[in-house]
Amino acid sequence: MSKVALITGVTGQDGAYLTELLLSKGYIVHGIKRRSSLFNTERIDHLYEDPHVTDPKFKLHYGDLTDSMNLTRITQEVQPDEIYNLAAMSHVQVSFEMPEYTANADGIGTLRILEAVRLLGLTEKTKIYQASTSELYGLVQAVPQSETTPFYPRSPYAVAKLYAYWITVNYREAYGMFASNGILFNHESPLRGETFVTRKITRAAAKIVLGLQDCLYMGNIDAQRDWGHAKDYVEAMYLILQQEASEDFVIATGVTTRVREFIRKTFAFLGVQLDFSGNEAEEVGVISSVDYSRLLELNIKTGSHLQTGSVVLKIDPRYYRPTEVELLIGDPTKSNEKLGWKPKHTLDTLIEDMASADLRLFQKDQLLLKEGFGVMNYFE
Ligand code: NDP
Ligand code: GDR
Repeated sequence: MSKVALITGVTGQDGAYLTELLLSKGYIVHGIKRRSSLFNTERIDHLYEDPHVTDPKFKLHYGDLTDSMNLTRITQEVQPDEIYNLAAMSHVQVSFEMPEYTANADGIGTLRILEAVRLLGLTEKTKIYQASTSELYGLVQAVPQSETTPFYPRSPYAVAKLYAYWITVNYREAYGMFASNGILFNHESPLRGETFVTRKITRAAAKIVLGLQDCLYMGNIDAQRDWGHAKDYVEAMYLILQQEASEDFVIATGVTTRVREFIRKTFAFLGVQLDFSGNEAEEVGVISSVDYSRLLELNIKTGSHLQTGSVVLKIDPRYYRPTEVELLIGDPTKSNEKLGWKPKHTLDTLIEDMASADLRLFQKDQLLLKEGFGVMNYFE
């Protein structure tokens, strides 16, 4: 008998990779997607099977973490062996603008899932994975951060996730449920949302080398993050639910890097060396040299606009956060030892994967524009 998984947040970065992983392991996967006025399933369209033609192994349900009845009905219908609660308003800066909604979806949403399982009498059957986050550590208490490091959240997002973390622990202890937190540090991929810092950088760098954008505007480029690849991190989610006992795990690489270094490496991968000059809000990124043979290798034909001395990066304080998380570096010892989990990607292979994908994306756009297929204007 195939195992049955229910994934909330199935249309997101991690939802897409996890669905692919579980289908490859023979699971039947049910995903919860939000109703939207435009298609929002781009990341999982390649996994979709037409229910008119086959008996699909991957099924989608409309739902929302703010709707208890909806979540309870879907859980009853699906009778999942495993629930992966990945849905969330996941953007830290946006959470300062939408604190109440973030608390409802990211905090109480987790409670709704746990209660659905409990009230339906599925506590013996259903294991729950909660998408916890390194943002819980917030203001640095100690480094590297492990399962025992105290939390000090620094945003409405992190405070909502703190509630979700502890309600998961509480349901495990109070009702004997298999409910585990994965405390995942930042993980990225070509599927990463466009407004998170890594994808913003790889998209902009690709556009700048192709001559489709002049300048990249950034916030705090001195923040340090422990970045991994989402493909490696969904493996850890799966492993956490395959354990004998329900426990919480830190998932991280153990290496931290400044945002400015991520920028420098991304441009260098694309054949452009950047120097930084000036201080804080006045700082700029300037092209110091261009490797034309690298541009040729990448099939970039429009290198002439890339002049030494050009400013391609400026600081825009609008991207500063009211309270910032300056330094994250995870200690993955427990997950290495107990789960046998180790990431396959390094920061360099992550950047290569993301920057190559964005380069291909915008080379396609450039070709379409050249052939006269510009953006459609529906209002003309
Ligand atoms: P994404 O932002 O890419 O995906 C979030 C998903 O949640 C999307 O499918 C989104 O739907 C859905 N969603 C948002 N609000 C609701 C709601 N109210 N009801 C139902 N679904 C909703 O995030 P990631 O894939 O990167 O992250 C997955 C989870 O892991 C999140 O909970 C995130 O907070 C957490 N996390 C992420 C880390 C990372 O570095 N990526 C690190 C640690 C934790 P739609 O597509 O319609 O917007
Ligand atoms: P983060 O990711 O807040 O760590 O949350 P993000 O990529 O948004 O920011 C990382 C760091 O980069 C700095 N930064 C900028 N960030 C963005 N988005 N845009 C900018 O222009 C910019 N300039 C500098 C930020 O200030 C920050 O220090 C992510 C999310 O996926 C969460 O859901 C998840 O829980 C954590 O990772 C772990």
